[in-house]
Order: sequence, then structure tokens, then C-alpha cells
Amino acid sequence: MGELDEQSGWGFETRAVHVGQAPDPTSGAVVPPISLSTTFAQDGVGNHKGFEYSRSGNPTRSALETCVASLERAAHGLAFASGLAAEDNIMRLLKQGDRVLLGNDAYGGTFRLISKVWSPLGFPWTAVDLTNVDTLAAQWLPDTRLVWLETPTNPLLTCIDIESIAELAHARGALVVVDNTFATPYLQQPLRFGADIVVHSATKYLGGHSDVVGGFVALDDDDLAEQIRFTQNAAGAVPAPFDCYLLLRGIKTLALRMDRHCANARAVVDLLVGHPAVDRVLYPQLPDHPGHAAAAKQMRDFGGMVSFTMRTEAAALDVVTHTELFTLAESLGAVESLIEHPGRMTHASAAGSPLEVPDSLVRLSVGIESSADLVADLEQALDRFV
Ligand code: P1T
Repeated sequence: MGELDEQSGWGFETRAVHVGQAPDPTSGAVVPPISLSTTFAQDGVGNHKGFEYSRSGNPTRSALETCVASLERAAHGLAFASGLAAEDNIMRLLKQGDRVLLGNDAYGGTFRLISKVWSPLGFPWTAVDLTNVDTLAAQWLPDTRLVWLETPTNPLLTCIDIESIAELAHARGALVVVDNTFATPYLQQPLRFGADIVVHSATKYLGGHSDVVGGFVALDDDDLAEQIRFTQNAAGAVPAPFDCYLLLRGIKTLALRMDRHCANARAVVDLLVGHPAVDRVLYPQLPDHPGHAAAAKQMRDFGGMVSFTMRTEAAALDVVTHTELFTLAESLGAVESLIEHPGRMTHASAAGSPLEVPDSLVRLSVGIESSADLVADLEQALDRFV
């Protein structure tokens, strides 16, 4: 049951529950055991059952890697200790002097990794508007080797047409990385649209319960996968077996959770769009949203993240501290609803850069609670301004 090829006929929900997770052959355990052993016995030197040492490979991690690769319809899957560790291992594919084009709206930590960790080592980067492929073609720099895009973006939820970016990048000899954290493989599978590498903060929707930090890389190319597998082991930013188990457990309900996240987000958007205290609502389903057409083309539904601007920063800071069910906290993608102020929290590291976010912006991670309760909670916080 662990072999991906045997599973390719199964639907998404079936793969989420079963791929990589056959009953344990020795005990019959339906839930794969958490394999805590750091090392594995060998019958003779180099003669083992597929595992030698848990940094290089671990049965619980293998189960997770097989499962998520299957969900992304990817030939290869690699799990990491965090989303940023996964990103860092992708950056290691580059050679000194290779340029990264980073979308001008992205998670602040990704911006920090590329601009503050890798750039000083001789890896130039440029922030670009990825919503218009013609502008991108005109601005393209010849040393570009990697285009790094999020869709939907964090925190403005702009959607980027993966296919048109991939066509341009491939014609000019660059790889395309898509951060699929906000969409998840349930809503969007970037490799189908020509992306070379998919990256996840598994900490978010994949885990889904705010109790595990993890990262994931999925890709088809054998050579690139081999290189990333090498640095996964050589640099060692691997997740613990217990974390892999938590991710596998969370992923079983990914489809159910995402359907509810999307439905609840729609209820919240309906409130925000009609509320006089709100300046602008950012949600990919709205017809005037940047990249709505790209979202409609490549996503199954529009996701559980909603952002909006108030009229002033003071109003935004007031709202984020006056909700009860929406907890003021960083992170996203779990069962409970969260609210935050990106300018001062998740994206503070982008202040003064091309990725700086509006100071009146509020970001919601809409959870799976009763939608009426979520709407009422936001409404009472917003009504303070009318
Ligand atoms: O936190 P970590 O698992 O290392 O993942 C980093 C990361 C990567 N990509 C995207 C799109 C992300 O949103 C994140 C982490 N983001 C938050 C913690 C946040 O609140 O936006």
C-alpha cells in the first residue's frame, strides 16, 4: 500500500488517509507506529531493511513523505523540520551568483531567509510583481535561476497564474518554486501547472491543529530531488518522528477541514464586504480581487484566509485586540480562528522593503468553528467603529 504508483487511481481523500500508511506488517496496527529508533540493525555491513540512521531516513518520516507526495501528485516528497528549513534546502540548489526573483508579496520569513541569510552569501534577489507576466518578461534579469512565488500570497492573498510564470521561466532557464501553504494540495496542485518545486509550511493546514512545526518539499524531477535529499541528510534539518506522526494524523482530515475553512471564510467575507468600518476586503473569490481569474483557473476553492484593511492603523490594531473567538496570534491554517496585524507581527521583517505591507491590514485565519459565532465575533469588534 506504500507504493505511490499503486495508489494513483485513488481520490484525494482516500490517499490522505491511506497512502504510506498500510497496517503494520508485524503487529497489524492500523496506525503506523511512531518509529523512535535513531538507528537500525544491519545483517551485514550495508545490508539493512531500507533504514540506517534516522537523520538519513526514518519509517514514520517515509510514511509522511509518501503520503504528501501522493497528495501533490509528485514523484518525490521530502519532509523538513519547518517550512523555512524546507525553503533553505531549496535555496541550496543554487550556485553563487544565481538570482532569485521573489514575488513582492510573500511571507516575511521567506523574505528574511532570501534577503538576510542567502543574499549576503552571494545570491542576489529582486522583488517583482508576478501578477503581470509581460511586466515580468520586460524586467527579467539574465542571471535569474529561480522564481519564488506564493499563490495565494501571504498576506494580501493575491493569486498568480502558475502556468504563465512557468512558461516564461522555463523559456529563460529558471526554475519555479510555488509555496502552496495557503492553498494546500487539496485546493491546488502546482506541479500540474508547470511548477518545478512545491514547498509547504506543514505547520499550517497540513498539520491543522497548531501543535506541530514542519515543512515539506514535493517535486517530480529526479536529479533535483536527489540534490535536495542529499542536503536534507547532509545539513540535517529533519522533523522528529513524533512530528511526522502528528502531520500524518492531521492530513487525514485535510479535505474535510479545507471545505469547512472555505465555507466559513465565505461567511466572514460576506460580513466584511458589507461592513462600513472596513475599507477593502481581500479574498480570491471576489471578482475584483487581484488574480481572481488565476485562482478560478487553478484552485478548487478559494481558501480559508481572509485579509482586510481598516481606514487607519489604529483601527486595525484596535480590531485585532477586540475579538474573542479569533485569537490574536501569528500562524494560520488550524482548526481555531486566528487574527493578526501583519505589519507589526508576521511581516515586521519586511518593513522598509518592497514587501512592506499596509499598516491598516488585518489578516484572518478562519477556523472550523460555527460560522455564525465567527461572524458575530468579528461584527462586535467592527461595530465599535460605527
Ligand atoms: O513557520 P514555518 O513552518 O517555518 O513556515 C514558514 C512559512 C512559509 N511559507 C508561508 C506561506 C508561511 O506562511 C510560513 C509561516 N507563516 C507564518 C508563521 C504566518 O503567520 O504567516
